Amino acid sequence: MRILFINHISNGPAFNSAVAALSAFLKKQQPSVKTYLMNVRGGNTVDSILSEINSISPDMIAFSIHTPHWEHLSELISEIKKSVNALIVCGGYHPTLCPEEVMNHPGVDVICIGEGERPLLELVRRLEDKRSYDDIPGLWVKKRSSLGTKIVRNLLPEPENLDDLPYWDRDIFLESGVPVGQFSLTHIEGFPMASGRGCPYHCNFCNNSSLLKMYSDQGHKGSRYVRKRSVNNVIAECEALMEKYNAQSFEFWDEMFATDPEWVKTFCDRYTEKIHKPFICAIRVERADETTLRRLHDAGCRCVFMGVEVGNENYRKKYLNRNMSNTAIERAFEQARAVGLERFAWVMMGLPDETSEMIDETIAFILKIKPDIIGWSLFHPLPGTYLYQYCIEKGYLTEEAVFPYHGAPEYKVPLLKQPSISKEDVIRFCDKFRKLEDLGFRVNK
Ligand code: B12
Ligand code: SF4
Repeated sequence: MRILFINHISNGPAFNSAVAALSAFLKKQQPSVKTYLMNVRGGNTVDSILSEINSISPDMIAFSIHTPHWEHLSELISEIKKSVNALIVCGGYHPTLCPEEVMNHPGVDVICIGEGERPLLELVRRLEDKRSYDDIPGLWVKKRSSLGTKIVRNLLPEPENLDDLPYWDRDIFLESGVPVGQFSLTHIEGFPMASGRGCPYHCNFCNNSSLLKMYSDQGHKGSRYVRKRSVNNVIAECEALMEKYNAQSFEFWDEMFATDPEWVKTFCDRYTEKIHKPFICAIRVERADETTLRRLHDAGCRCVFMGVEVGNENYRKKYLNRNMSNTAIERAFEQARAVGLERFAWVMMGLPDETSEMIDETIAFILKIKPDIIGWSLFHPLPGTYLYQYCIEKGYLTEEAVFPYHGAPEYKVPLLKQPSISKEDVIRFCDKFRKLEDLGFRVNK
């Protein structure tokens, strides 16, 4: 069976962890499958895409979809379905969180909710055996008949045991000309990998919270969804990447790398002993105590990503559900600096009910904590989150604005129409953020 993954490339690195995870799993479990990758950018013409698809002649076209890319990809799916005879399967955050919307697209045949390894494998096996596939956990399946179309909605399977999964398939990216060892958010390059999945926190703007809820609503407690690989398994992958690709540094794409202090300690000891190459990772301010930061630094960590989001502590707690004080953030940034780590601060603005004064507070706070790198973005409400629902209820997201990402430079266009601040003022603040570069900060554009 021939499976073509479509990877939408936006402003980040083209390497895609979902495709890498799924392709690796299929290659390992079902050697009869051949996986292909096609990288699609906004500028690619439909003709060129169709011609590439036809040259591969896939049995299945697998889309991994983030919300901002749905509009573009849904148009593409319509075009593909007109002329290509292949099963269209969609997975990833957008189908998971807006399943009805994706399933209602006439070109979509199957969607995957949540993790895709075993559902996709089972689907492939059933297709190869020409067996029915409408009862596979994790999949929603469209059954078309002369009487009409019926959608079968299956529940989620158990979360995967991460140590049982193969290492991500980097070769499929290299074969299609995509580099696999560089990251664009910092000046420190590394091989992307993950030491776990899920994050135990519940921020109101983040889809991690939606997934925790979805898994626990279906009987899989949130604590089972948040998982770490064993330290040995992670170290073995680092070694394999060094041997196979001459990897000289790593970047951990886990939502939250340092969740469990014991795990971090064991990891740092083993990593120092076996690997000792530079790496970068994300940590919550609450977990960024001096001991942990020093351990990370001494093991090779160069930079930690920490979410600050806004300067107004009350807003952070009440609206974002991030129960951390400004003092705690200041302390974490200072301690990270003191042990020799670079600090990357995530910041957002244009949030619901935010005012100009609050954004000024955010800038003042940034100047106080002095991160080395500032990753700022405009708030874009993600379906499935508390804040998305809040914006809908308040009327801040007009109907036309629900998926207005098409053609817009992602996360740099204000989406909310709200009384507390005008879109023009939000755009003026974007310039203020960009100008922080003049004060010596590294700032994403
Ligand atoms: C690392 C990361 C990044 C990295 C790498 C992303 C990548 N494409 O690999 C970087 C920094 C580049 C990045 C960029 C972006 N990211 Co990001 N990112 C993450 C993060 C922290 C972890 C994602 C990850 O690696 N997971 C591990 C993989 C293996 O899991 P997975 O993606 O869930 O895939 C599994 C299932 O979803 C399913 N599946 C996925 N695709 C498919 C397809 C098929 C056919 C099937 C059957 C199954 C299936 O199976 C997979 C394996 O189990 C999450 C945070 C979070 N809370 O999860 C955000 C997150 C995924 N990112 C998000 C967003 C919005 C983006 C951007 C669009 C932001 C932007 N505008 O720049 C870009 C998109 C870049 C791109 N082209 O893909 C959102 C997505 C929300 C949404 N509703 O779409 C998240 C959830 C964060 C949030 N704000 O809530 N991101
Ligand atoms: S800490 Fe980060 S990954 Fe975890 S819920 Fe909050 S924003 Fe999402």
